[in-house]
Amino acid sequence: MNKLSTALVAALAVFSMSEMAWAGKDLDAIKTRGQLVCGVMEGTAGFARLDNRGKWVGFNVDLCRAISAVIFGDSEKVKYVPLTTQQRFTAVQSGEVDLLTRNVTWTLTRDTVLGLDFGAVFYYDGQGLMVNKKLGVKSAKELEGATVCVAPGTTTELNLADYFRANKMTFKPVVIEKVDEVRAAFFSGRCDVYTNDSTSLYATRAANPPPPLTPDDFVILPEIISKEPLAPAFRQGDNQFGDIVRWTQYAMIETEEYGITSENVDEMLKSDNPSIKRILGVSPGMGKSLGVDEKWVYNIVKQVGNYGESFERNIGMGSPLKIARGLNALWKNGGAQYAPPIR
Ligand SMILES: N[C@@H](CCC(=O)N[C@@H](CS)C(=O)NCC(=O)O)C(=O)O
Repeated sequence: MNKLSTALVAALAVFSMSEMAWAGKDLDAIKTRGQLVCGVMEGTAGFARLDNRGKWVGFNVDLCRAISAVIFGDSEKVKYVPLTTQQRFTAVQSGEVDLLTRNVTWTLTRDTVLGLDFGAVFYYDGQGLMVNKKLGVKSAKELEGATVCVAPGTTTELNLADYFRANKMTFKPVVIEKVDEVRAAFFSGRCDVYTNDSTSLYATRAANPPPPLTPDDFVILPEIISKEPLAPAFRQGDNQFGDIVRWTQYAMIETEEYGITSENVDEMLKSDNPSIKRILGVSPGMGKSLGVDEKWVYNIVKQVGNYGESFERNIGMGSPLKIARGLNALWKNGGAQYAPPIR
């Protein structure tokens, strides 16, 4: 071996040793603790809220449950930590939570300077604007001089400024960190407009107007002023944990694509379809490759459901939020939800 290749081999060995020392660090801590710690929203209908039995439920909560099912074989080994927009990133960086399944938009600076990594997009969202019907406003272009309620440290705040500037309009921001207080300020008329990811506006309109106000008193304007790809966020550095998060999400989409549901998953174990056998671990190999139990996908679907089931149960047309699949339909149905193959 010449000098150069000896040096290269040595450098590679050091690199892979440091990689090995770091890879699995967060996952090991989760296993030792016996619990996944998931940062969620403070309380938004359909996405993450405490039900009347004191249990966290919702579309974002289901993702934590699915990851727990993969790591522990049990979807209930999760501790939920509600976080404001200002608290969320420090909570991941400091290790207070393992990941955020909050409505975090995946952006370049969060992925780099904040030291975060992102899983797959669990919801393709966009920013909207909600007003009280009695203002008679039909379009965002009519909002010159409006007072706008917005949360700090968000893409929402930045897009709002960009949108008004681009349309040569002025506005007065009312910046409030706690979600209950933003909603109260908007419903009491302190702000003309409440702006947020449009999903959160639908949830707020459906669940939060204080009586005698009703959802019908509010209108969400037709303009969607940004792209908000929402994805789980976690610390950089533990590639195996990142793979588990990502492939949990892909498994939820892949099972929807193959028609595997919480209702029929036991029947599906008898399927002759080679893809289904591989996904459900009847033909082993996928679990081992990911470093988890071969029943990882079975456990997700049996205990939590596939992506479509979770969507319908929490936020879909059959739920109070009545959100259509739209961009979040499977790619086969004209949407953008597409999983790489489990093979
Ligand atoms: N997607 C936006 C943030 C959206 C967001 O979390 N907004 C707050 C505004 S109050 C929210 O919806 N909170 C709801 C909750 O905590 O339940 C981002 O990543 O910056």
